[in-house]
Amino acid sequence: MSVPRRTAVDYVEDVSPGSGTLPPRAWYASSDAKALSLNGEWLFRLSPAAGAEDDSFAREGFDAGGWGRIAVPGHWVLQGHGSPVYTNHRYPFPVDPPRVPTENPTGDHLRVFDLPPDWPDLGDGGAVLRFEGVESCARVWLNGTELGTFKGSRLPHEFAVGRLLRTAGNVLAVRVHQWSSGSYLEDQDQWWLPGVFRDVTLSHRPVDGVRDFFVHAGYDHRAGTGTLRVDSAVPGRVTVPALGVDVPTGEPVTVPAKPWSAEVPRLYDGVLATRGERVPLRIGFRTVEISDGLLKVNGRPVLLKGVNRHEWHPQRGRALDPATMREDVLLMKRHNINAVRTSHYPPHPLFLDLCDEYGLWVIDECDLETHGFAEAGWRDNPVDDDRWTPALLDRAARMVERDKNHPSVVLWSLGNEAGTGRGLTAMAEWIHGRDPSRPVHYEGDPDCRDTDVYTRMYAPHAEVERIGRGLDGGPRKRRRLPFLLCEYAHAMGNGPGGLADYQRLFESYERLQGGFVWEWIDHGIAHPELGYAYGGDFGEELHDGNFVCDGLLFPDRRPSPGLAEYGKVIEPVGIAGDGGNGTVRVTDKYDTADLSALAFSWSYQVDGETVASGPLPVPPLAPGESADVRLPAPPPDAPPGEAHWLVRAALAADAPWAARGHVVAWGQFPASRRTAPRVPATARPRTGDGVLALGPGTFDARTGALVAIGEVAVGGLRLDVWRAPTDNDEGAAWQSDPRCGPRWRAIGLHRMRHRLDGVECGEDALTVRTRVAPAGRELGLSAVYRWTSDGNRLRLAVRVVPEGDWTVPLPRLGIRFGLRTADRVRWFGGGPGEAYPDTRTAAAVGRWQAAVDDLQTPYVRPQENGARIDVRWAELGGLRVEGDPLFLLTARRWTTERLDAAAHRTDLVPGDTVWVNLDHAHHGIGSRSCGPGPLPRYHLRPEPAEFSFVFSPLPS
Ligand code: IPT
Repeated sequence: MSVPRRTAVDYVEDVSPGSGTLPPRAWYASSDAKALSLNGEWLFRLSPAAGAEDDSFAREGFDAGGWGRIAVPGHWVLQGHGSPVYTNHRYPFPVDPPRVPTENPTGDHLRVFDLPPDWPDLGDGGAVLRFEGVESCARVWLNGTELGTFKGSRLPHEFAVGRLLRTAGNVLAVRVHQWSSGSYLEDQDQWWLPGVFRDVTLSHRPVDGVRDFFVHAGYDHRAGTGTLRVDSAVPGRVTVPALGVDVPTGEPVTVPAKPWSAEVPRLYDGVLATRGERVPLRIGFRTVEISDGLLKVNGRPVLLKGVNRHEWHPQRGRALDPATMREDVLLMKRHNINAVRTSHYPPHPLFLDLCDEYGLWVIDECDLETHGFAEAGWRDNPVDDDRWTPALLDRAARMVERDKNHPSVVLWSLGNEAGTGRGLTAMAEWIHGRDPSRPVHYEGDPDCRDTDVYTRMYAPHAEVERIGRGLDGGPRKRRRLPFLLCEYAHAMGNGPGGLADYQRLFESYERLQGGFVWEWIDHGIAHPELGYAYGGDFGEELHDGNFVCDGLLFPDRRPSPGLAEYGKVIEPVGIAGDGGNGTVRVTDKYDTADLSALAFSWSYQVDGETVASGPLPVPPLAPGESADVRLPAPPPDAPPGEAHWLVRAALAADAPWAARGHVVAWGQFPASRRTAPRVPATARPRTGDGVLALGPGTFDARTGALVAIGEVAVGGLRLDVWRAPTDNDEGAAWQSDPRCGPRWRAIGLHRMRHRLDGVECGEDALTVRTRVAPAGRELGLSAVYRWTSDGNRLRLAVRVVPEGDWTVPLPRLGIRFGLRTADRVRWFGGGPGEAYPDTRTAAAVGRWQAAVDDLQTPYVRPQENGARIDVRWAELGGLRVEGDPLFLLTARRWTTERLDAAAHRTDLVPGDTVWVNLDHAHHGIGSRSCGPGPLPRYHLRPEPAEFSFVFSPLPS
C-alpha cells in the first residue's frame, strides 16, 4: 500500500534550490531607496515534523495568541526551543539523499508590520523582501499569498512583494525546516542551528532603481592607474569625485589612482545613479592574477597570513551583530592577520564591507560541504550527481553575485570537503565565466582540474617544504600553481605548535603563499552550569565532543595564547639580533607597504628591567628589503646582570584598527649572558626529632621528603612526568600514526609510583634515591635528589635516568610540590603568556607577575596549560626559586590529575594547596588534534638528564 506524501512538504526533500525567488544580485548596504528592517521580536511556534501543522498560520486573522516569541535574527535552538546538535562531518540523520527524517523540527515565524509613514506610494515601484540567511529551508507567505521556498542557509534570497504590500497590518509568515535536501550540502563541521539567523529586510524598489551591478576596478601597477567600469542591469552614471570620474555605466575609464591592498586598503567613494536610485559605491582598485606560478595582486606576490573564520557568538550562534563582526576584524588586524577564508560559507555581507574597509584578503567560500559522504566512500555524493547541479550552481551564483563588488574578495572557493565531481566542475566553469577576474579555490580536488591554486590542509612541514621546492610531482597543471594551506595549525585546546616552523617555510619558498590557521574562534555555547558547552552537552545521539572548540579565540573572544603566538610569528617586520656586533637587522616583510607607518624604538634591559631606551631611526625600506641598523652603545651606567636588547616597531600614528603606539613587531636578543646561581655546599645536615635540617630546609629524616623551607611548608615534592593531555596530545581518533596521549595513558604515566631506595645523609648533602615507575611495566626512571645548602639557600639537583624500553616521549620532566598559600607569582623569564617548546615565539624575557588564577588558560575542555617558559627565577608563596638551567613554571589550585579528569572549566574547584611544577622540559605541543604532531626536535626523549633549583625563603 502506498500513501501519497503531502505536497506541502515535498519541497523540503526536493533537490531543487527553491521556487519563486528573484535572480541573485549585488549586495549593497544602503541606497536612497526606503528600507524597513524586519529584525526584532517575531511570534514563534515549533512543531516536531515538517507538515505536522497546517499552514493556516500564514493566513490573515490567524490567532497566534498561544505562540512564543523569538528574536530574529536568531536560532530557535539557542532561544529555549529544542537544542543544538554538533557533529563534525557525520550527518546527524540517516544518509539517504535527498530524504530527511520525519522528525524535522519546523519553526513557524510570524510577524505583523506596518509600513513607515514615509514609505513611497504603493503604486510607485515595487518592493523586495530579502532574507540574508535562513537554516535550512524556508517557505514564505505575505498577506496570505505564498511567495515561494528556498534553501541555501548562508545565502541571500529575495522575493518581489510590491503587489502584496499594504500600508498597515502586513502579515509575514515564514516556515523554517531544520532538515531539507539542502542539509546534505551543508555538512560543515559546526553546530546545526536552524532559524532565521540573518537580517530580514523589506526594500522599496523605485521605478528605474538599481538592480544588479558589477564594479570592475582593476589596477595597472606599471602605469599607476586604475580602470573602472561599472556594468549595471539598469543604465545610469557612475561618479567618483576624488578621481574626477563621471561616466555612464558600462563605459571604462582609466585614471591615476592608488591601489587597494590588505595593507593599504584605499577605497574611493563613488555613486551609481540610475534614474530612480542612488547607490553608494566603495571602490578599491586591484588586479588579482596567477602569473609565473604565483598568486599576485597588483603585480606582486602576496603571502597570506590567514585564519579560517566561522561566524560565532557564544550566545547567538551564527546570528552575528555588526559590533561582533567589527571586533573580529580589529582583533585580526591587531594580530597581524592579513587574510580570511570564510570557512565554509559566505559570511554576513557586512563582514566583507569591514574587510574592504580595514584591509583583509578574503577567500569567499560557497556554502557547500558534503563531507559525510566520505563515510561511504563518497557514494551518492551530490556533487557528482547531475540532479543536484542546479542547486550547486544556484549556490555559486548567490555567492558570486552578492559579493562580487568587494575588493577584499580575491579568490572564490567552491566549498569545503565535498569530494570531487561534475557539479564542482560546473560551478567552477560558471564562476570563471561570470568573473574571470578572480582565481578559483577548492581543496578537495588533488588534480586541480577546476582550480587556479593548489591548496591542501594540515600537510606536515616536510611535505610543505617538498611542495615549496617543487618536488611534489603531481599532475602537470598542479605543478605550475601557487600553493596555499587553506587549513593548517589546528588551534584546538593548547596550541597549535609549530607555527614558526611553517612560517619559516612560507618565507623561504616563493611558491608557498601562506595559509589559514584552523580556526578563528571556539564554537563553545554559553551554558549556565558548564561554562561553555560543546558536542554531547545537549544529549546529541551522535556528536564530536569538543572538536568544535578549536579556535584562536575563546568563545568570549578573549585571545588564546595561540593567537598571541600567531600574531608574533607573522609579524610584518623582521627584527633580529646579529650575535653581538651592535646592530639589528630589520626586514620589511610587507607585501606592498614600506615601513613609513612604523616608529622603531630600542630598549636595554638588565635582569628584565628596562634601564635605557630611545627611538631607533630605521631607513625607509621597500618590501623585501633589509637593513642593518646600528644600536646605541650599551648604557655605561647599566647595573650588572643579564642584559637584553628589545627593539620594537609600533604604529607611528593612529590607524583605523589600532592606536598609535600599538606594537606590530618586536625582536629581543641577548646583550650579555646569564650567570647561573652558585650555591657552595657549606652547610652540614643536622638530624634530631625525626627531622633532618639542612640550611633553611627541613626534611623527614626517614623518607628524606622535604617538609619546609624556612617557615614555608612544602608538601609532596617529587619527580613529575605527567601532564593533563592536551587535545593535540590526544590526537584525532582517525589518525593512524602514534598519538601521545593514549600511549602515555596505556603505559601508565598518569599513575607513576615512587619507590624509596635510599636516604643518605652525607657530610654536605642529603641524597634521596628513588625509582619512579607505573604498575605492570618494567620501564621506569631512576631519580636521585641531591640537596645541598650554603646555609641560606637550598639547592636541589635532580638526576634522572630512564630504565627499560621507552618508546614514547615523556609528557614533561621536572618536579612538583604543593604550597599552602600562593596568590601572586613574580618571575623573570618568558612571558607574559603561556609557552611550550613549539609555541614560544611570543614569550619575551622580562619581569612578569600574575595572580595564580590568571596563570590558568581557560581552555573550554580543561587540559595542560599555563606554563611560563625560560624562567630564571620565580617568587611565590614565600619562596624564591632559581633554576639552572632555565625552567618552565606552572602553578595551579588543583592537581594535574584533577585537571586531567575535568570535562569543563566548572569541574575545576580550587583546593587548599597551590600545586607548582618546575619543569626541566616539556614535550612539544604540535597540531595532532587534526594535523601533524610536534616536529622531532620538540620531542622530549627519555634520556639521562640533570637539572637543579635553588630555593630560599623570602623575607615575610
Ligand atoms: C577539516 C575541515 O575542513 C574543517 O571544517 C574542520 O572540520 C577541520 O578539519 C577540523 O577541525 S577536515 C579534516 C578532517 C582534514
